[in-house]
Amino acid sequence: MSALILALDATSRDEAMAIAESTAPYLDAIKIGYPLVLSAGLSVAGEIAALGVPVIADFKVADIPNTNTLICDQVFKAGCSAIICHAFPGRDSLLACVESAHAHGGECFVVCEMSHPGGAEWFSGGVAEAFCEMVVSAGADGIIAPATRPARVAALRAIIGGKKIYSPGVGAQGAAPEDVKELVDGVIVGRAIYTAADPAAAAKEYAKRCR
Ligand code: OMP
Repeated sequence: MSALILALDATSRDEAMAIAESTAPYLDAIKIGYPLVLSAGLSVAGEIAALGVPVIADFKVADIPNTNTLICDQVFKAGCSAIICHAFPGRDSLLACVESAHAHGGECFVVCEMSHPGGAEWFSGGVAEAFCEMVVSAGADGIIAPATRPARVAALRAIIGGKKIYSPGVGAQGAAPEDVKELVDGVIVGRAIYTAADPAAAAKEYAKRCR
């Protein structure tokens, strides 16, 4: 059983808000990122949060510690509840994200292995495992791991224990909620909901399949 997180990568504020309003009853969180924020502005985070749905900021933050702090502080001030960052810039950069998140009462998720085919080139074979160990030692709240490779999710779960796993790759990238829902805390679905003819009906169906 897992939560359902909508990846709201629509590129117009009005379209995004209409989808957020109609799907909100079936969602546990909405993830926003560059596609929406670069078109609608960061204020859209507060508008979505006002619907009563927690907002996860997917900026895959990957800079020096000071810049990471500046980015994360803006994200949380805008009303987001969580930030997604990368681990590869190193432990100090990751710690900056974790500290900003926790200072604002939020959470920090770390990309440990990506869901697309190229995600297996770098992340598999030891790198993701090392990132997971960094997640544990830095006190981050959870990881992003691929629904497209459930066996990898299980392997990473063994390292992070009870920390959260949010898992993209369901729907347009080919995975099904049933592939990972017993392994993860949240399934991330984007295009299969926000480009559906009836996004609310699609969200309702995915929510049922995640339970
Ligand atoms: P759909 O492929 O449309 O369902 O969207 C998936 C969402 O999850 C997009 O917002 C991606 O940017 C994001 N994502 C991945 O697809 N794969 C990853 O490995 C990591 C992420 C992410 O960090 O959310």
